[in-house]
Amino acid sequence: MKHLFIYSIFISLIFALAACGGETPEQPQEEAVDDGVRTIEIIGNDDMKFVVREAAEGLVTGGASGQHLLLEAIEASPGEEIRIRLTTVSNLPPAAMSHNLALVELGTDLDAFARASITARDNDYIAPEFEDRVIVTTRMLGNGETDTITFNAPEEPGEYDYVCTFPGHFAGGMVGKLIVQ
Ligand SMILES: [Cu+2]
Repeated sequence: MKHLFIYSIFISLIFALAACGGETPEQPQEEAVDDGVRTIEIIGNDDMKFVVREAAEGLVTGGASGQHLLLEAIEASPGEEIRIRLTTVSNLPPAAMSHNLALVELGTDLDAFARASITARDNDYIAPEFEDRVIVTTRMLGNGETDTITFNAPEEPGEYDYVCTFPGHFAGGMVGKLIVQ
């Protein structure tokens, strides 16, 4: 009888814990601010690609990736104010699949940057020695997380690379270009 009692307490504890865990707090959805700043919604997916829901002017899209379109490049005019909202959509835990979007200066060795960043977990996977090459970056985002960055495109025309620095993702093709012209 005593065992049954302890057993039932145990079971209710399990249920209580499960209820806690299942109750994911609602992500505060940022209000879409209509301040005239061009906003680009980008998704990082489990194929290790930057994708968008639909084609739009100023976006260079490729074929399908999952249910979305591969984003290959963003076109901007010099100094244009741009807002990027990156969201990770994944079936995997953040330790296995997270994404960021780091825009770097012209002439940055992307391979070296990505390689060095693999061991920079404590710095959100941005290698400290490359920080001065990073124009702007989002946070590293796990499934369901979103980060918004608002910045001005560089004044100097050129093709600026952006990359996800989560280990293996540069090699997986998680890159794109900001074409300033
Ligand atoms: Cu990634």
